[in-house]
Amino acid sequence: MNDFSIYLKEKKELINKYLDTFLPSVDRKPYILHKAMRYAVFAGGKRLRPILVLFSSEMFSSSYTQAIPAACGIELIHTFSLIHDDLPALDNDDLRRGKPTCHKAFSEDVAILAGDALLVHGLRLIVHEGINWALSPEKLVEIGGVITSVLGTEGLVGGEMEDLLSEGKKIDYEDLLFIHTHKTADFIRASLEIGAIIGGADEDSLSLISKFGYQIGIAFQIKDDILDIEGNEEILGKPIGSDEERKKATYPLLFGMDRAKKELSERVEKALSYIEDFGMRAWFLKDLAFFIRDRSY
Ligand code: GRG
Repeated sequence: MNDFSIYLKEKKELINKYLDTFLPSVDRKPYILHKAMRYAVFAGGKRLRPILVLFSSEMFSSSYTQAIPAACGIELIHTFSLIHDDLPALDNDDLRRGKPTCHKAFSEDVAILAGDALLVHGLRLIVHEGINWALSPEKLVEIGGVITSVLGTEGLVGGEMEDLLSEGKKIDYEDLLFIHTHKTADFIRASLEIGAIIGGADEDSLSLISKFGYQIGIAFQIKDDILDIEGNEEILGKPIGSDEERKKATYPLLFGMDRAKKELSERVEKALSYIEDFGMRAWFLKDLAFFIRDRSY
């Protein structure tokens, strides 16, 4: 294993350990809700976003410890968005992270509420729990501003709405970029920004990290769209071809596979240009950019 794989593995284990301690026990009421929350969170997942929080904090402070609650909060919110995205009223998917989706394993009403609870619990971990980890109120207010700015109509909800509205339509590049930006890139960028704020990054560094995050966020979604055509269902843990079936507006379906791959590489190159001056301090982010470009899951 190389340093990148070791870092990913170690931090994934750390995140899983803390998620277990932060999530409500299945022995507490409402049992079924806590069971469904834990089912969705521990069904699998790369834990990429929380690892970004940890690394960007470590990059500026040589420690990731204070970023642990926020990193876990980010993963809970991400899991919430996947549960709701899979619901019959939205994408109506049966499989996620290699397992039946939350509404299939439980029921639609339970899945909706499990998602709601994960969103609120995640927000609490990000904006409040840090107090118990010696994070300053100023930093908590700042990261509260970042996370809430990327979840609403000018973030995840807005991106998801436009994504649904664009089904079956031939939208232009600008409209597709709106969806990719708000559905995916904003949240990845915010994960990096939150870690950097916790780590005490100065304004210029924060801006560079943010620009890097935006570019790898777009690259991540382009790759996601490519994998929906060329990926392996077993490795991905979800069916392929669902975008075409649902007439989704995706990069390769709208503009062709060659152009999608070209833009993916260009976004990765652009992302790398923003972190060049950090040198070896940003080693993980460099490897991550290539991982996003080359990943098979
Ligand atoms: C109220 C905040 C809020 C949002 C609701 C449902 C919704 C609006 C948004 C869904 C957005 C969504 C599902 C975007 C897709 C992003 C994406 C490519 C997810 C897959 O991420 P991976 O590959 O998944 O990192 P794992 O399973 O590895 O964690």
